[in-house]
Amino acid sequence: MRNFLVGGITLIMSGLFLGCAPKKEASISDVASKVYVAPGSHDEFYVFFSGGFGGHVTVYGIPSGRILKVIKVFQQDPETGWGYSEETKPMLMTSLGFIPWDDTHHPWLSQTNGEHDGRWLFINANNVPRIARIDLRTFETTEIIEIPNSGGNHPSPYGTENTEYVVAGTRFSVPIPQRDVPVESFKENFKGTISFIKANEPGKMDVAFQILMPGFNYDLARCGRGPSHGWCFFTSYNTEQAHTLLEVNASQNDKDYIAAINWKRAEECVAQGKYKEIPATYYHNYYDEEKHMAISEVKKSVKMIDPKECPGVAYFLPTPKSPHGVDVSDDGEYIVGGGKLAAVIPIFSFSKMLKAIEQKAFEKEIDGIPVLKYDAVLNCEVEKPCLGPLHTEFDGKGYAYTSCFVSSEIVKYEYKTCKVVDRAPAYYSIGHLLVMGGDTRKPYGKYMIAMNKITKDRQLPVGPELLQSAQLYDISGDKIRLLSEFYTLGEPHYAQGILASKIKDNVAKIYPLEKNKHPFAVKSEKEARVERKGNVVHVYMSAIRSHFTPDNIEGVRVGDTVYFHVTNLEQDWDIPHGFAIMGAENAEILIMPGQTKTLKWVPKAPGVYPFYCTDFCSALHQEMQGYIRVSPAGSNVPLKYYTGLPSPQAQK
Ligand code: K7E
Ligand code: CUA
Repeated sequence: MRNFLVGGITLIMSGLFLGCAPKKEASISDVASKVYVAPGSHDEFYVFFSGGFGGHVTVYGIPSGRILKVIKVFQQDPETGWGYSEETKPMLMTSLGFIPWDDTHHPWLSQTNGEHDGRWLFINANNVPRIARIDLRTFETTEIIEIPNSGGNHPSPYGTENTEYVVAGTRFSVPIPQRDVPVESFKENFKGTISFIKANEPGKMDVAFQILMPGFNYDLARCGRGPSHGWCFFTSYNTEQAHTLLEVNASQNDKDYIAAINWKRAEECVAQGKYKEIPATYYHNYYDEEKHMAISEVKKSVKMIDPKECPGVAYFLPTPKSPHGVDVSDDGEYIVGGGKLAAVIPIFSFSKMLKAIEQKAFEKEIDGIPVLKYDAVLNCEVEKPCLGPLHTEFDGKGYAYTSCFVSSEIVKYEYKTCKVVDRAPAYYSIGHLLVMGGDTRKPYGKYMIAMNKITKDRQLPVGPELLQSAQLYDISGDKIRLLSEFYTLGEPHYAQGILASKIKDNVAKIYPLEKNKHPFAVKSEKEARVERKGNVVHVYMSAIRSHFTPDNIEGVRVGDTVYFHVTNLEQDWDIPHGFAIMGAENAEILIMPGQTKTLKWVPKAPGVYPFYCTDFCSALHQEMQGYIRVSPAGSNVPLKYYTGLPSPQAQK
């Protein structure tokens, strides 16, 4: 009903401006021209969507809504061999073993002085706690760090305004350290942690310190900017500390908390030795772009700060009711809590918070963390905003936009006065929303995107499951205006948008062959060869339009393990070669120009097996193929290999 009314108003409004032109058509072409990007021209923004339970990140051009790339992160991908190739397997190693899946929720673009710098995108893994770095030169995942002492990493990575840190928090409190205890002993044994991970040097991500928190559920996070730089804010729910039937038992308290963490104070405490180095096993995996290979290192301990020993490191802001999102305004002064069961949207004032801390306006203390008085930190409450407020972004003009899941709409209001000025429906059940640059000091504004959980009747039906939708709105005027709708992969919880001009000129087109330090690389066809080491056969193979060298291999036996190390000798943009072999139980590999990738193959039975290029690379792509002969175990067929003229032995 509400949706219908709002739609009706939009139609009348556009009719007013368009005079006597046929209302519907004029309005459509007007709207369509705003999202039309002519073939061959580029979009103004890159937008990075998380893949949710797909474990990936997708890249779209906005305003067109064209998909540009799927970035493989916490997953195995048969198309490229990510997580299947020998080089990338270490990227998915954790203290719990090889974990080839995760649940990505929040992409976060690196910042300098609170603005996008176009260097990296970070993304969290919600299931086995991890954070990944994606290099925006190659649009590839280059680093993954595991977060110890955590049971699920949801409030993450949401970094600081110079990318000093990305953050993590325990969605599910767990026994810390992990041990075998009854679940009923939750209140006594279960704890939360908030982690700060050094992020400003590629290849050097490290858990700088963790803060021991009460056993609540930590849900979302945002770090301060400008005046509030040095602080990060985390929502918590289940302050009841329930461990069963949370939908009832964790909805008892009228207010839960936003935790305000002073990370500069934490740095002081670390410098003064006010922490405990505690044992913790976790992996740090790094993709070396010159070796074209990932390396895992295992870390063994972490610095844990107990707020009781480091006063001033943490405070709680009472927040109605089971808050989900917490977001900091572009000017760094206002902190918006999205109480999903609350009747209001509370907006806190950072300067009031500092004053309240100074005046010790505390109502109580929990585990050494003072709870500030609600009235002492509140700026204002947005009254009757909508049902189920979740997430908020800012347009740089003094307005905030909050997504509301239950009433399926976006509400726009002045965040200084809490006055609602507009609202727009979302089809249907919006989760996060995104304003271009809406979490920076200088939002670009212009466009907003709703990420909707439920699609129902909006598209052609494709069976019981439908893709989730994104809706693009124009927010350049007073009124929010729906422009278009497109469909997304996995479950994009959140997205980040950046001006394309901040990235596109730095994007790599090839990997320089002369810098390739892969131990099994070949720099020319002359170096291509096959070597046997016991039962292991290494094929040093090259690929260039339109053949492999070698393309005929004999002398492999059942019982051998064969590694195809394929180097793509091309130095030309957008010319990958693929490599697939019959019977491979893992994947194909897609090798970028100048790169080396390795596929493991274990032949099961004697025979002659074809291999071929999977990526249409030239007019003679279908000719890009070869054979490997497999003889019975114990056979004495000699090892030989060639491309073109067979060797003299082979001609016999
Ligand atoms: Cu609201 Cu995981 Cu940020 Cu989903 S989360 S919507
Ligand atoms: Cu190489 Cu097709």
